[in-house]
Amino acid sequence: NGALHPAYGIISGGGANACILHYTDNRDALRDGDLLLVDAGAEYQGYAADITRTFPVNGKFNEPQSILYNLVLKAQQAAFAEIKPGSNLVKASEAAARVISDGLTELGILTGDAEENFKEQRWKTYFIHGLGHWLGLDVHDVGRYRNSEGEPVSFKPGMVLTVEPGIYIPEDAEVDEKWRGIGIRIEDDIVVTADGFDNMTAGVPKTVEEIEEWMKSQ
Ligand SMILES: [Mn+2]
Repeated sequence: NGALHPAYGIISGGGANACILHYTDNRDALRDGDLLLVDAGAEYQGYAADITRTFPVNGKFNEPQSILYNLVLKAQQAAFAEIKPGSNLVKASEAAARVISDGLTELGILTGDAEENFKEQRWKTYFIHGLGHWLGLDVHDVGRYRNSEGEPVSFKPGMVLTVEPGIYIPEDAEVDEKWRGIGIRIEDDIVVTADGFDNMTAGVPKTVEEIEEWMKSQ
């Protein structure tokens, strides 16, 4: 379709390999019952795309996988609500972190008080990267995130960024066994518009139902 090459080194991690942030060995066997995380994008007419989807190798999410998946999806939706002129990436990040923090507390993956878990940023144990980055000629495009006063840069129409919350439970995490080795990220490419945002990668299946339906059709 006119895209000449990938925009960056593809990350393709099955099972716990999805918990390694920049896993690019991409050579482990995929196992029945695991999720596969694919972070890949093409370069088109000089512009980079950067998309992540996480889907079950055998076509069906198991229960713990779908619970965590839906939590990441909810976090992304909370972040989307903060993508509009005048808002900023810090606000969007906080919205996503709040959902992940509260969700992990409710599931018992984070113990203790929900408010404290959020404030003390205990969710960072499992949400191990920033919410997103500028996107354009490069996959991590140039552009400041804070102005000279140290204030977060406000969104303006035409700005393009990724929104990519994730949850990564390492195999040796001190949590219920059923959560271990699950790594999930959902990443879309977003352009800020006059009254909100446009999701340029909305055509890629994303909900549990859409993904399972798509897997069935392959
Ligand atoms: Mn990205």
